[in-house]
Order: sequence, then structure tokens, then C-alpha cells
Amino acid sequence: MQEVFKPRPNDIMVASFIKSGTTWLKALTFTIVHRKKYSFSCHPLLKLNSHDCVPHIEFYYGLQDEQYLETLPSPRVLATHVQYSMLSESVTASRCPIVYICREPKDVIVSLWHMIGRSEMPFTRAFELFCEGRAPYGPAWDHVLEYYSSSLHNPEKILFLKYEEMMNDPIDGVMRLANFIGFPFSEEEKKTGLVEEIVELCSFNKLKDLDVNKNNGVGNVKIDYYFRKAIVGDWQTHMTAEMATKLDMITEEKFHDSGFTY
Ligand code: PAP
Repeated sequence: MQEVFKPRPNDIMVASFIKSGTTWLKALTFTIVHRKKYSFSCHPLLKLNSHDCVPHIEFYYGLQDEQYLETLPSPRVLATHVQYSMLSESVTASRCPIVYICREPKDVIVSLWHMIGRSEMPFTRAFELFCEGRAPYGPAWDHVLEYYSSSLHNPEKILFLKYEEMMNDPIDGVMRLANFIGFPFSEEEKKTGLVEEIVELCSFNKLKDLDVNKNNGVGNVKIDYYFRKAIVGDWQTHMTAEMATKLDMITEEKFHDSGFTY
């Protein structure tokens, strides 16, 4: 991917550490960008999982058809879980905007365990591995910090979003997102409630009950793992106070000098 992938200047890139709100951010970005193309009554998201609407670029090199990405019409909305420092210069130096979403790590590990670990190991073991930084795509904190500091250095290139803030005020989040990627809402669109409609279409409650998101699977992952609970603070049902304190201390130590907090 580093050697071959060449973004187009009008691509839009969704980036995240796993289990941090990728499915949601993909749905929102796709819907914002293509809002003039698709009506909401027969929208692609009603028939396709958002991972089918917005492909992860790294999965197409070596694993799936590399040419597929080339066949997509512009503007393409693409996604990646790859660390910022591992993206090629063709991506980081290109004009295409990157929208990153992060999530509180205690909720990330709970979500991750439900997706890939539950049948493999007890939660306590998955928690230990996560604390050691042993997770797909590396330690969560390094991932977040790379995108965070890059967003500070280059605020026009990277929009840094937090899952919890988006959950708290999705309307504001959607407007910031639309402005950043160059698809701002007109006054007319705002007046007619389009922003609210997009938030509703992409909401957890709407998407989780669709047949496509209940019955199918993406790769070898059951789709219900993409739509589990979507609760901020669900870690409280899985962790002891000691575990939470341990993870909080690691987070504090990792972010100590960065100015970043969740
Ligand atoms: P991925 O890395 O496998 O793509 P990702 O979409 O980043 O997963 O994260 C999944 C989490 O987002 C799930 O959280 P949970 O396990 O704590 O429940 C999932 O429920 C949540 N999620 C999925 N869709 C939405 C949505 N539309 N709004 C809010 N949260 C969502």
C-alpha cells in the first residue's frame, strides 16, 4: 500500500484506531459527500454496511483486488487504520483531507474484546495485552498521538474528532466534519433539517436494526460486532476499579507532555 497507493486530490480519508467509531464516521462522511446523489429513502446505507461503502485501503493490497480502488468514481471516501507515520508521503503530502476519530481507551478495549477476543481469551487477558500495547495496529496511545500532533501541525490536513464529543453533540460534529472536508451545508440545507436527517440516518439505532447490519458479515467478522452497544463508559460493566485505574495511569503517562486529554 505504501508503495502503490496514490490518492487523488479530491479523495477524503477516514482514519482511526480500531473500535473507535470507524463505522459511524464512515457512514457520516459518505452521506455528507454524496448527499446530492442519493435520496435518503433508498440510500446505499440502507442496503450496504458502511464498510462496503467506504473501503479500507490497506485491505486492498495483498488481500483483495488492488484495482478495485481505481474503479471508484471521485470523490472517493476511503479509510485506514494505519498509523500516521506509516502512511506514505503520497498520502500525507497530498491535498486530500484526513478525518481522524479517537475513543477513550477503556471503551476501545471492551469493544475490541467483543469483536476479536471473546471466544479466544478472557477479558482480563485481553486487557493485559492491550495495556502492553499489544493490539492490532499497535499501541492505541501512539496511534492517537501521531494523528493528534499531526493535526496540530497541519490543522488544514487533519481534523481530529473524539467519539465522546460526537456522541454528545452529533449535529455540531457533522457540521464541523462537512466544513472540513469541503462539503459545508448551505443555509437552505440547514433550514430544511438536512443535518438532523444525516445524523438520524447514520445513528446507531437506525443502522443496527437494518437487515444488512444484522445478517451479513464483512470479511470474517460478524457484523453485529460493528453494532454492539455504542455506550460511552460501557467499560464500567467489564472492569474492576483497579483495572480502570491502571489503564487511566498508562493513558496519563503516555499523554503527559502532549496536552491531549480524552
Ligand atoms: P472497527 O474498528 O471494527 O471498524 P468501529 O466502528 O471503529 O469498529 O467501532 C465499533 C464501535 O462503534 C462499537 O462500539 P461498542 O462495542 O462499544 O458498542 C459500535 O457499537 C460503535 N458504533 C457503531 N456504529 C455506531 C454509530 N452509528 N454511532 C455510534 N457508535 C457506533
